[in-house]
Amino acid sequence: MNFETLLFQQHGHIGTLTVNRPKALNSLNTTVLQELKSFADQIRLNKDIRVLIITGSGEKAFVAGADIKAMQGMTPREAEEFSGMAQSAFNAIETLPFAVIAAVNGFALGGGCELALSCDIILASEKAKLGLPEVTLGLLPCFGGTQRLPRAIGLYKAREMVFSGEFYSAEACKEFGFVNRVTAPEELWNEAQKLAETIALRGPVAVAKAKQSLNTGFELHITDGLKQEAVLFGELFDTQDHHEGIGAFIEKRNPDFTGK
Ligand code: CO8
Repeated sequence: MNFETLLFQQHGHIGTLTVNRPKALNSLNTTVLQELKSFADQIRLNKDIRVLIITGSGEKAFVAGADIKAMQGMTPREAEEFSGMAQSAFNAIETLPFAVIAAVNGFALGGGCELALSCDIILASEKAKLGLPEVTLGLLPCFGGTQRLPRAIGLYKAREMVFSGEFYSAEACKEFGFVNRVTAPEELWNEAQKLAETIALRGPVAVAKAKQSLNTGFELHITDGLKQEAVLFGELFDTQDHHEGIGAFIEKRNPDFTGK
């Protein structure tokens, strides 16, 4: 996969995607957003991938938001389309059929924070600053922030973040409840890798269906969510992996899942 603004590497079952515009603090212009969507559409078909880590290039930023310079002079219609393009890219990331970890190495602001929120698990360096500063520009978060953040941390904390536009420390975001772990900057990569390796050892179809149950079930009434959970659970009994998992437990060995 060749992209102008993204770097992709795969080692075994773990993929790493780096947003690579360090001179503009990895901010999201049309090219990055189109490439993120195209990347998600392609990686979804890669049956070898079990975990994807997303990070930003350089030491300073994960993603410092939408490219503010590119937004200048947009008409209302163009702005709405730009928002739709980003939402579609982030939806594609959110619905990937494997776990996605955001390794937030620096500023994750505006669209950068919203990109992290479309990942399943967020790890952040002690140096990272996260926030939704759109109102400081006279705008509102429009890459999913007003929808995903309250679902993640509740309306009251989300209102504080969105209305204040402040940058928050990684530790404060952990307290808010949407950053899973905070690490020393030099440990972030190891921590993300270790977690990815752990998840990659688990049944890939089970992880994919658990993700579906968690993410789509969250939007449903609990009665429907529970029904869906039972259906997805039943579907796993059609996989070789469930024989392998249960067989390995009974034979007192580690399972060797194939994702079938
Ligand atoms: N867009 C474009 N360029 C950026 C961005 C950005 N979001 N962030 C940083 N850069 C550029 C700077 O302009 C600078 O470039 P140059 O060297 O050519 O002047 C370079 O990156 C380095 O940045 P700074 O010199 O500013 O670095 P500092 O360490 O002084 O500051 C900050 C770092 C605090 C991250 C600062 O750059 C900053 O505040 N950036 C903007 C953060 C922000 O407000 N992000 C939210 C943007 S809005 C959004 O994401 C969603 C709105 C969607 C609306 C879309 C509808 C059309």
